[in-house]
Amino acid sequence: MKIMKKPNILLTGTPGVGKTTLGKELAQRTGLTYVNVGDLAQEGQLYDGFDEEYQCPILDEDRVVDELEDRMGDGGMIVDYHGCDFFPERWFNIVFVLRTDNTVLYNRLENRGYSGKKLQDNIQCEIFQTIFEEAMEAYKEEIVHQLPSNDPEDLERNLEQIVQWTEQWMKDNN
Ligand code: DAT
Repeated sequence: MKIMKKPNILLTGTPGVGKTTLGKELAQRTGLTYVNVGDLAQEGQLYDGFDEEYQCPILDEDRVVDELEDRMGDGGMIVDYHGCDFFPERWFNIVFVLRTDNTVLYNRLENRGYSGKKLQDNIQCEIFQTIFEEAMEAYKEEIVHQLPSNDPEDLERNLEQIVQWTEQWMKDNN
């Protein structure tokens, strides 16, 4: 039996930019499988130590990669994480870095219950475009795309654009 080839998509960016919102709806519209790396780590306790400063467990990146390797090989995965340089480069056909204006992001993170240093650090991460630069270092520049993610219109435009890209990729590769 011939199996349809499907692309792997990485959604990355600072916490709060809208990766989960976009990723879940994208999975609905494309039939691809959404994976939230934070949830995966939580479920499998894929941690290696505890960060006292941020009061959170430290991701065991190697175990996350081992856990996902077989499924990534099959294709058709939408991966959501606020970091991107520890995934094997070969996993992804395209990388989207979601971007949100500081004031909008500030409100979203406050609503999420972030405050103090955690809130400030995340806002700085977005101002310094830390994740975008990480993505540009880790992947071929031509597969890395920034997407504005400030309002529902941005969300809908991003969805339509990625659905279209996915359909074209499937035509070109099957
Ligand atoms: P992330 O997964 O990047 O942490 P999220 O998907 O949980 O982000 O979104 C954070 C909050 O912002 C959540 O309340 C939904 C909202 N949100 C996401 N994308 C949005 C958009 N394009 N317009 C308005 N609100 C959005």
